[in-house]
Amino acid sequence: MQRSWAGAVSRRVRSIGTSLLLSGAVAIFSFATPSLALVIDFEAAPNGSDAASFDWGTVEIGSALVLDETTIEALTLHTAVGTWATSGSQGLFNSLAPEISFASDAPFSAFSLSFLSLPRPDQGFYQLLAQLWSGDQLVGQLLSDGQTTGDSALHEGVFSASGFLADRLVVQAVEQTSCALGLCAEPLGLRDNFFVDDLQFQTIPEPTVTLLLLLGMTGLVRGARRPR
Ligand SMILES: [Ca+2]
Repeated sequence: MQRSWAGAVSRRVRSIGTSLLLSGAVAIFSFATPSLALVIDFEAAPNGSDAASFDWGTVEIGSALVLDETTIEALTLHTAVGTWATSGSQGLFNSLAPEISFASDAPFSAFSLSFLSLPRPDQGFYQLLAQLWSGDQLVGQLLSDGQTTGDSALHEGVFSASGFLADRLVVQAVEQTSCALGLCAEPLGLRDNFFVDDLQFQTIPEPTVTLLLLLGMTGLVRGARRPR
């Protein structure tokens, strides 16, 4: 499953156009995080646990390590305390798999997340790609510039977007390449190179649930109006 997924991601990443990437660049620099319905800040799970083993409400997280900043410092040898997490002291590190996936029971129309990536061995920082999927259809993606730094002195930013309908978000480190159809990126398949915190999703109620609610309300209104 993971392998075929990676293949699909790779193929689709190659086919992305410049416009999507440019809109991604705009989103990265909009640091005003919208206030969305479902917020996951990773403070409730034990340090060192696998995010896949916890109930995060309507969102299911693929394998990734919940870590606090003190542990992150010991693991990565980068100063982290007070600068990595954007809420509390814990976030999610991609130690258990190269990419982190967030699958939602209900479709979502907006999301945001804080990210941080580590320096590459050669130069600069790992660029991160956030992809939005609806089933097997890619409906949007955001690419970080690999340069913007925050108070950690590492690559930091916020991915946020709205105006789509997706049921899965996947974040991974990529290498941006150039190709005939515009900007392209290749997944690097590496672990231990990025950290995310403060995920927010705006979910859409399932149509059937909405319909049932409406029918129920109609019934209540009719019942109330019925003469006794
Ligand atoms: Ca946090």
